[in-house]
Amino acid sequence: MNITICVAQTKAAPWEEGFRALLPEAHVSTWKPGDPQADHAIVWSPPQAFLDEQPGLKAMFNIGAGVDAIMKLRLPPQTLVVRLDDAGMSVQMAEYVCHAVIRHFREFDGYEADIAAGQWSYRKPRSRADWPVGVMGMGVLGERVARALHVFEFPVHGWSRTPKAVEGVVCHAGIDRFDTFLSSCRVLVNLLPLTPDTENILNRKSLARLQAGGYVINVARGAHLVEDDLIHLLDSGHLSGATLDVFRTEPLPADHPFWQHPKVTVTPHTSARTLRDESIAQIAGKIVALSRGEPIAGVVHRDRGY
Ligand code: NDP
Ligand code: OXD
Repeated sequence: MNITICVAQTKAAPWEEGFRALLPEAHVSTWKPGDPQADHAIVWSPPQAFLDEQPGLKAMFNIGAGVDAIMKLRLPPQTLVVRLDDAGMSVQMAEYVCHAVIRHFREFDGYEADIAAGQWSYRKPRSRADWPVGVMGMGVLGERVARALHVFEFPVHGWSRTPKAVEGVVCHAGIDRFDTFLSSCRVLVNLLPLTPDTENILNRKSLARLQAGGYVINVARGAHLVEDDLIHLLDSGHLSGATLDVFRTEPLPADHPFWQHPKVTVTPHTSARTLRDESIAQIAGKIVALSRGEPIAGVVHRDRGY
């Protein structure tokens, strides 16, 4: 069995070593133009040239959850596209989002400024009932985040394409429920995949539906958010702030207004990192399952784009 590795922005050598250790019978190498046809590929943001040269792949394993960079390419028709299925990301995402929600709700930035000024002062306690949180995307990551927020007793709403039932979460499904979902929330967390249906979904119209003083946490993809619309709603006072982990251009350009905006917290696409060992173990298990003709989880539906 031949496994080829084509991973942008990541060192390939540790992935090669990891797959060799778990699949000793496989021939594992890092792709270079002109290489022979492989059976399986391990990819992150591969170039079109890679796919054009590898039309016979049985499966292509993405080393992340989001497959938007792959779905933009011309893909061999029979190749399975497989996304990472949690692999240690959901707990990181729950930590990140709960931290951002609690930091804003408890006004920790304000306390930090007071302490820096040598001031011992109190703010009036806020009621969780006034801070309902909405999670867009109730998949592997979104559901974990919604459950974690429920543990902190925030009212939690979830929005997905198909109906869900999650204890402690008011679940809304489909475009018909989108406005109701938005107007039920003061904090909005985006965990949707980037598809033609979800691009630019965070815009002036949708964000204006959040309750006054709303707060936005975007941890999915930069292209979900119309950045100027967010800045307009922050500056007009309808929104009280945003925590942004993903951007239309990454790294965020040095002159981008988000860097200096007093209501925006920026992190460098780090809310849930790919954990190499967990990911290699998951993918190797799926390669073995496929070789036995068994079904695997995490296969992307090409018609839906995720
Ligand atoms: P999943 O595919 O498991 O979940 C996607 C969810 O979005 C599902 O609940 C799906 O609904 C819902 N959804 C999709 N399209 C629509 C739509 N048009 N309307 C309403 N709901 C929709 O993905 P994950 O939870 O694993 O990951 C989500 C995204 O998080 C990734 O695609 C990636 O972009 C991002 N991500 C970001 C990271 C970071 O570090 N910032 C790290 C990892 C992922 P249904 O359940 O009905 O299908
Ligand atoms: C992912 C990511 O999609 O890290 O996994 O953004």
